[in-house]
Amino acid sequence: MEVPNKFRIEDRVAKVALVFSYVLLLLGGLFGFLQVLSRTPGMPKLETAQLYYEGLTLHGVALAILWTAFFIVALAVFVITRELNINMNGPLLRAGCILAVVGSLMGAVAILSGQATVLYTFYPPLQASPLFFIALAIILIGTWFIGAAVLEAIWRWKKLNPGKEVPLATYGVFTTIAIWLLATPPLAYAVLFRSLPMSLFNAPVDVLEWRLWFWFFGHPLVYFWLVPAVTIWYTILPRVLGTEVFSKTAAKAAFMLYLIASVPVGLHHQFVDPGVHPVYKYLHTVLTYLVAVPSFITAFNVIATLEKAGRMRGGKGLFGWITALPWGKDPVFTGITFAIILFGIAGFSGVVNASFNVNYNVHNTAWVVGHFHLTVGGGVTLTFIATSFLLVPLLFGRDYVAKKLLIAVPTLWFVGQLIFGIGYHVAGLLHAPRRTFTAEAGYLNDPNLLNTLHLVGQWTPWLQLGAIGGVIFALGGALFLLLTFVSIFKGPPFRMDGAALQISPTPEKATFFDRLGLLVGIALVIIIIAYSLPAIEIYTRGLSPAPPYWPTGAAAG
Ligand code: HEM
Ligand SMILES: [Cu+2]
Repeated sequence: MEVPNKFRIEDRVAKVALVFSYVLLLLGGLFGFLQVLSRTPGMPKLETAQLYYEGLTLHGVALAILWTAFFIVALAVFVITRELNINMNGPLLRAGCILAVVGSLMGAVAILSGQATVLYTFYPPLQASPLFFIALAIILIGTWFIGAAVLEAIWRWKKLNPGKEVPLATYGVFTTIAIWLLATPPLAYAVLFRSLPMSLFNAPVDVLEWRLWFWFFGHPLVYFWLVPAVTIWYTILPRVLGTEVFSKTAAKAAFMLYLIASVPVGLHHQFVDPGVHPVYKYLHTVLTYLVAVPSFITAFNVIATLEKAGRMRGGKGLFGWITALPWGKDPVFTGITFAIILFGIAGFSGVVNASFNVNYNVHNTAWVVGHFHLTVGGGVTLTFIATSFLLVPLLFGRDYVAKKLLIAVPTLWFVGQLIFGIGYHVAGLLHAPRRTFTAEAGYLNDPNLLNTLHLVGQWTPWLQLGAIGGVIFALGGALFLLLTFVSIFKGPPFRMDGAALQISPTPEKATFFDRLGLLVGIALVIIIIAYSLPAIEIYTRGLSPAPPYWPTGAAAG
């Protein structure tokens, strides 16, 4: 007899969030494809300058902020319901999801109608339509509702299970949501009290104050993407290999460090901003290196887990365990492991970015584009893609079609990312700028600037290599979306019952790590120390608001 699904409402929210995340991946990816060709000498120009910057805004907003966030919502709801086996607050969850979807659609309209060509960082004094900022505020409120539903469910579960440790995947979800809730209030302040008045009443904005609060949010945003990916590396990856994570304690220690050290580092995005004392920038540099520690812990833990799985499969000797793993056979394993390798490579350029003085050499160059495509586009997005191969059948009750083709998705993505990464990192070292429609940038095409032309000539092959890589991983993305949409509507039936699933290692007794309130308190103290100093500096000096400026060529300009 069919068991009724007790998570009907939660599953519906997760399904809406998941499908919406794939639509955003499609839209953002399409512009990625157009822009990587358009900005490369010798390749077809598929965009005009106006469309380039509109598309780039949509690319950043749709992929960096929204695709990741909607996938994470689906994952969080799935983990909480299946691992804790409890219902979530339906009205809160549903309201949050509706707000986030409506806000995203409003934002897309604002961008596509040329009313918000401000890139995903919307730095003032760049002016945009109020629709864009209202959309951002609505999305934020929606995510807070969803965050509240997740925390309430965990809190209720803890009350029902005194003395029991929080299971590992739920612990990762908690860390993710806590980081989001710690990071977003200053962003809400910047949007509601600075950007919105700027767009409604042309009110001037102090650029430095705004950027301080934007980057307060902007750095933890990357941990908001990464922690769910790491959660998958610690739980789902070992499961598909028939084992468990090498050290659960080290995994929890890593989550704890992510929680306490991922927010107070935002000044590392402002190394070149005048008006912030170098000592405060240095403090944030030190904290940035601290937040690299949990990533190192994760690297050791994941590799040890893979070694354990390889030896279980009969792998012998120093390297035999590597070849014993199901490379190229299991698309979930292959995708997640490729994602981890891409993320590991990106760690090297990340250390360069984080160095106070070396950063000056790569700031705002294509190097940065190479770096974050390997992290969020590689490590995170490929992990989410590979996890979809499991999540889509479980949630939609339909299996993947053409299963033999699935392995091509992580392979194309991995190879394309590596090539794109090499091309853009090297082009960046040669000072190819990011965020620039190179074909029409006056300073790059002025025949009197011989020196510049000389440099431009050197970038060309590397940008072309980047374009080849970009097209290859865009193809992987297109294949993934095609197979996923066909499977959701036409895939063969896949049975899912509404019962609990074992995602994490069996929970034991609670430990220090389960004192969640205390850990959030420690995080708050470090944040206050790291941010009060630059904030006092900026406010005591007094603000110097700048009048808004419509980007050239914008429809309302
Ligand atoms: C589908 C294949 C993709 C291609 C071909 C592609 C290509 C590009 C290129 C060439 C740029 C640099 C544009 C410039 O600075 O002028 C860019 C920017 C960016 N991409 Fe992608 N990308 C892809 C997928 C992704 C994914 C999956 C993500 C994240 C999940 C992502 C996130 C970003 C972000 C955040 C920016 C920066 C936008 C900005 O500077 O405002 N991209 N992309
Ligand atoms: Cu950062």
